[in-house]
Amino acid sequence: MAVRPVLLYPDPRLRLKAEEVTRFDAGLARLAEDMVETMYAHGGIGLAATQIGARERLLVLDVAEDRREPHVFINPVIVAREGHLTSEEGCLSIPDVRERVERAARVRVDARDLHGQPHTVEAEGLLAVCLQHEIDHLEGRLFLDRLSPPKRERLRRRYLAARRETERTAVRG
Ligand code: K1U
Ligand code: ZN
Repeated sequence: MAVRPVLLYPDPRLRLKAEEVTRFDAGLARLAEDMVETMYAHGGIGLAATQIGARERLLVLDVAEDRREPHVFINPVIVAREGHLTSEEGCLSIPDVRERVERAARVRVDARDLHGQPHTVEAEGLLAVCLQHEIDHLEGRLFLDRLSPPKRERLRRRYLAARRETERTAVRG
């Protein structure tokens, strides 16, 4: 297993749409293992393949309190949505930015497991939010895109200024 680097906004690869998985082989299992390890190493509750520059439609998540219940979703699709929920989100690709985002309160997601077997999950609460956040990544969408334009622009400018400052001080040593 290996921890992979996570792409940071505004890397254009974060805007690519993931491609459907058709081969359920050892390479796919290794990618999923690396993603779980990368998610834990970065302190995340989820991670989409897009965030490590992989094109597979694959996400991993673990919303358990003891962080010992990793789940893999391959070719996930939201087939039903219900209600509304606003909660604070963060993103490993946009460090130190958190904002409240409105999502569906409950979702039903169809997906495949690592053997290609279909399964369906009915989710609510944090699991529902995390699934929607990660499926957005697989569509090349970020949580910033779901904010009002003024709020998005304010957070974007603040984040880019903080990144420039970090790079400037890193260069000076
Ligand atoms: O996809 C990602 O960038 C991971 C992201 C997922 C996510 C966070 C919050 C709401 C929805 C989806 C993170 O895991 S950021 C880290 C984080 O918010 C967190 C970490 C540990 C416990 C609780 C939250
Ligand atoms: Zn994210």
